[in-house]
Amino acid sequence: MAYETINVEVSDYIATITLNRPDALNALNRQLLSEVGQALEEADASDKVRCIILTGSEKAFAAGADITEMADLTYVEVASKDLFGGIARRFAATRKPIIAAVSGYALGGGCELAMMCDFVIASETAKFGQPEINLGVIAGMGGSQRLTHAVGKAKAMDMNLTGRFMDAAEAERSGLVSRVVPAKKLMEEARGAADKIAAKSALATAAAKEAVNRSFEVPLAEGLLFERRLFHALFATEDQSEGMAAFREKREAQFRDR
Ligand code: CO8
Repeated sequence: MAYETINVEVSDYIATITLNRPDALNALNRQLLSEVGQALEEADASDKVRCIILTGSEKAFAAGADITEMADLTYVEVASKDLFGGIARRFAATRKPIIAAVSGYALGGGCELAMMCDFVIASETAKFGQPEINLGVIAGMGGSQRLTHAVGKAKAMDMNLTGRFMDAAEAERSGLVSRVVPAKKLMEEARGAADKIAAKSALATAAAKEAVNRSFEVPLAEGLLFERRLFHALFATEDQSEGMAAFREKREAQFRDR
């Protein structure tokens, strides 16, 4: 499908979705979010894709929701319309792992979009923030919830109340991002991680993703039970036999998603 606000490239089982509104620092307007949702659905359905990378430009992953598009909306319009097309639901519905590769600004909805991904790899230039408070509003797509889960109350409160940005080193220390690399190495690092994921059994990566995500929704005992049941279920797969046989035979496993 032809997109106007994103680029999508598929190679070696990795779909790379690049936000592309350079004049507005990749600000998230309705069209862009709808296109990202569509691209996720296509990647999830494609046999040629085993892992997805979401990225922006060197200067900005995304500087937030498009303020020009939001500025004149009324309460009724914001409350009655699904303003950004249920983008969080479209991320949640994606079974394949999604890596956010963040360089430059990831602010407001941009930070929230990165947090909808399964994990975040950041360049040393990355800056995360929830500056909605400066606009007289608050975060609306997870900045008060997912950020608090990721970095804890103290830092989430600080960022949501003062609007200050977190640099990449602080984001890594706080658990918001999994790795930080020099800007020039960002895509190489993200592709390396995606390559590793793509080489696993897709049944196992989907189960691992589901199990970790479950930990945010249910109490520990329920989460542990869910994990155990998925673990048991994977013993019904050929990939479990292959993975363990390959270990014993000291060779690379050849997973077939069966
Ligand atoms: N929306 C629209 N346009 C933007 C945005 C944005 N969020 N951010 C930057 N731009 C535009 C600028 O207006 C400018 O355009 P122009 O050249 O036409 O004037 C261009 O991008 C370049 O930006 P700057 O000149 O400002 O670049 P600087 O390097 O000087 O500054 C900053 C970079 C610090 C990132 C600055 O642009 C900035 O502060 N941007 C706004 C950040 C922000 O407040 N983000 C939060 C937005 S609100 C939000 O995300 C709420 C989400 C929840 C929605 C819930 C729905 C249910």
